[in-house]
Amino acid sequence: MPTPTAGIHIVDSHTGGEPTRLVVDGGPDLGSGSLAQRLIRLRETADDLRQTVVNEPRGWDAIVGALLCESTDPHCAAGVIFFNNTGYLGMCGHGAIGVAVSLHYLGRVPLGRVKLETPVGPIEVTLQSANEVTIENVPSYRWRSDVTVNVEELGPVTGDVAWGGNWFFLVQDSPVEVVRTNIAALTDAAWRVRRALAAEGVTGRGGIEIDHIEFFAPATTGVANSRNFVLCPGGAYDRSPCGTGTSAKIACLAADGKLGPGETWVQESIIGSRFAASYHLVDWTDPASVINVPTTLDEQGVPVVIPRITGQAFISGEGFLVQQPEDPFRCGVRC
Ligand code: PYC
Repeated sequence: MPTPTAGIHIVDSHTGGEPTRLVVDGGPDLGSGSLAQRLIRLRETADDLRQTVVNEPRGWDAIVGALLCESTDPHCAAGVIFFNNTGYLGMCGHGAIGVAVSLHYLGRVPLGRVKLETPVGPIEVTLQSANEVTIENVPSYRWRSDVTVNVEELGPVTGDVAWGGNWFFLVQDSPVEVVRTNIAALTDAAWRVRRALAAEGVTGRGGIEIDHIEFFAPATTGVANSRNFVLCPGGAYDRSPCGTGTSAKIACLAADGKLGPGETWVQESIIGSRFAASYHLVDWTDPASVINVPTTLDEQGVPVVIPRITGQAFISGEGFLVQQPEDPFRCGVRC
């Protein structure tokens, strides 16, 4: 029998229904440097790892992978690089909650507060219990408001461009009813919006592509403020309310004066899972807290918020991914 290569140790979890696969061991040696540099090295020299972990036959479109790394920041317990079926994510809110719960399950972090390094900056995670986590995300802000694009078959669609650790286009009034039975139609509409943004040159800061589209509708339960549908970069929809998307949302609410510091916003996902979100304002006098944040926002009076997102994650599996050398699809089915 052929000898399989050493396995990749994984822990699977889901956060409000959205899966995260933590790679604990068996990943490539990415050398030293910042996490952003190591992300580039992973993408350029070891992308097989991403494809093996999240693509079929071991993964599927919705799963987000998280590679556990050593942190260069002495204040951080660990570093993490997030990826999906199409590439790499700066940050991932549901993923960070899943990683925290998985690290606790493995006995690597206690209940309470720890910092994690991501390629877009450090985040703080607080484990309230083995399954409930609050993340303090990277500084988030609205970059453009009321941008209208002409969308094939939908006509003009207006939304805001905001950063919550990834770039989002947020449409307040969803062009399609935000109900579970409409997932195919919502996905199709969101793709059209994404294509229109690209065609009309609407981007995030520095020309970065907007790769997450978020539609909103009134909540269906009395306990949430709003319901969303989020299209992720590789075409899957987020089963959770999306941590970075909820961060972008509260940055927009803050910019519109609709949510004050410390007030709670409950965001419900298309499948009915919930995140509770609030924020405090960034401290411009602390240079360490405004890394990667344009100072022009302060001059323009645009609030830059530090979102706090609370959600629940549960462990759904643990094991080893095996790659047999003879397997033509040992690195997954490439898309
Ligand atoms: O929770 O930030 C998030 C996220 C991004 C993509 C999927 N989930």
